[in-house]
Amino acid sequence: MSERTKPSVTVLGLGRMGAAIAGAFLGTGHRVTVWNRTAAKAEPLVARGALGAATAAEAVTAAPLVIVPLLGPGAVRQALGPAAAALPGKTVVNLANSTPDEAREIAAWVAEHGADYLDGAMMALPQTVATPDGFFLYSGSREAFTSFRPELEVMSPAHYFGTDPGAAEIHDLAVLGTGYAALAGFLHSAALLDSVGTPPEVLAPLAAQWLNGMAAFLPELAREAGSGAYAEGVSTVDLNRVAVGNLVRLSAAGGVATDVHDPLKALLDRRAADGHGQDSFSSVFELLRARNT
Ligand code: FVH
Repeated sequence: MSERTKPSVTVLGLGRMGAAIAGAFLGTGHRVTVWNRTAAKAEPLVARGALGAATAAEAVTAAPLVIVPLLGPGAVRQALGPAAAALPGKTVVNLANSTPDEAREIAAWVAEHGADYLDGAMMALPQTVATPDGFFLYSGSREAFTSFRPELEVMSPAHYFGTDPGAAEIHDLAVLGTGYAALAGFLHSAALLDSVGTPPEVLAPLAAQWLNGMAAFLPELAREAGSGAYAEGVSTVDLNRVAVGNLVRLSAAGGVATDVHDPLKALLDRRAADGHGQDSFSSVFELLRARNT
């Protein structure tokens, strides 16, 4: 069986993520062309062997696979617009964070210009690109995902969510939302400990260990929310109302802002007032899901 020839790759956008991605492709021996609005950011990559393009159009022309880790949909339109004539026959992988509708609009525009489109969401930090700690989500052209999967896997393990170009973005926002709530909770807790003179560095390892335990609890939470079976949960609404109420009261008494946990306290209070105090904590899901609004 003949060995697959590595396709050339273009990376449009050399911010923190783009630079890491271009570096990963250089590491795997791909021929890499790079372009960035601020040209100086290409220099370290060119020094490592990347080809620097003077314009986005020149960069798109250089490779069949065009990876776009730009800031957002506005930046993607501004970068790809002047390169439209070079798009026919290319595969565009748009990794910019956006809403599902913004992704669908860009997908339609790219298709109108004769290119295949894959939307992507980067569940990675710049330092976890091309490591097992990161993963990317994709949706859009199945053919693009299949043909270029080896290149996608260079950036991080790749997961495909079907042909709707917006699907990767809603899954991205859902995963990000989980993390943002945890990070906001951490910052609140750091402020609480700060009020008694304890530095955040003391909290970090304790919180990390607790979050690991919480992560292991997610499948159970998912099972309960997915089935609506809240009677057997080990952690009830009433039990958590006490803990969250204590956290909010202690914070307020110490002059620490309670903005992070006030909404959760309100949800638990509502659930209890509705007669569901003995249901599992996961039953808060019933107040959040769209069909109840
Ligand atoms: N960094 C992170 O922690 C997160 C990790 C998870 C994924 N996000 C998303 O990744 C996208 C890129 O984020 P980034 O961290 O690489 O962002 P920057 O380092 O700020 O680089 C931004 C690049 O976008 C270019 N750019 C901005 N506006 C325009 C425009 N109007 N036209 C053309 N290019 C534009 C910018 O160019 P320059 O400022 O260097 O000239 C950078 O190349 C993003 O969706 C995150 O949500 C990151």
